[in-house]
Amino acid sequence: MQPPHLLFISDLHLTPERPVPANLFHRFIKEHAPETQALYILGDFFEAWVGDDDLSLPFNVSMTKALKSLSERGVAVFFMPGNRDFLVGPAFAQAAGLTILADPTCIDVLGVPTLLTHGDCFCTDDTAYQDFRRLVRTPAWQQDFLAQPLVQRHALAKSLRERSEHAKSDKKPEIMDVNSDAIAATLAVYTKPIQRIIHGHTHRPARHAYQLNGLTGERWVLPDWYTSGGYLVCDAGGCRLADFS
Ligand code: LP5
Ligand code: MN
Repeated sequence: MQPPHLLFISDLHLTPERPVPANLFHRFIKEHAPETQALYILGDFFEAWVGDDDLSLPFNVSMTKALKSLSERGVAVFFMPGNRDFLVGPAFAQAAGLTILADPTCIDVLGVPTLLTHGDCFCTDDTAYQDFRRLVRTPAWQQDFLAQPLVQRHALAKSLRERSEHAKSDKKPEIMDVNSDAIAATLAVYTKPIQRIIHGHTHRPARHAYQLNGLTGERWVLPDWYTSGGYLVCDAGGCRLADFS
């Protein structure tokens, strides 16, 4: 029996075209997650989510069933959308037995005020991405996108992925990392001192320290799942990154 703990994952980028992360996720559900109190998925669970009417795709059925099996065992599952799956909606949440969280969200992790975010909001030096992000998060743009036939939405997502990869190849790596002023601005919104931040997106797993109003906090960056599975586990003694393959 393990002590009370919470698990955090992100950036699995699940797609039928990449079997490794999908197989790792099924193992994670069976071997690593059953005894946790809660699982927090902090974005980019899917490679691309083009609307809840894609729930019947056999791959999506398999992933939502795996998630549902956790809540059926008494694990609370939370899902914060990332820049790949920000179009998840209530039908997905119901099928997967989870609760969707706004980005960012502050929670209490066994007594530690903790800010959860996908992390892309911190990447403010990447101005081309921030412009793109503002555009695709507008209700008008999303309504327009979701009104298109599923096959067309898949094609557009594929084309955006290609354009994004091309754009990234021209960007300096430091542009695509977090900006410390953006982190400070986010933390400043909260009246209570945030002692811990957990996020993904940058695929640069690490623990960093930060200073805010004389307080030292810790920022945990989650790993992607391209070659091995990885998660952050937090209990009353603190957090640690763990991986498996
Ligand atoms: O995803 P990742 O980590 O590889 O790169 C991100 C940023 N890219 C994106 C784009 C997504 O990868 C595209 C896939 C979306 C799937 C969702 C489908 C459903 C909604 C469709 C939405 C249109 O998020 C990348 C960052 C990188 O993180 C690091 O932070 O640099 O940003 C870009 O590369 C964006 C480019 O700089 C500019 C955008 C080029 C495309 C312009 C199209 C504009 C018209 C869109 C309206 C149809
Ligand atoms: Mn991301």
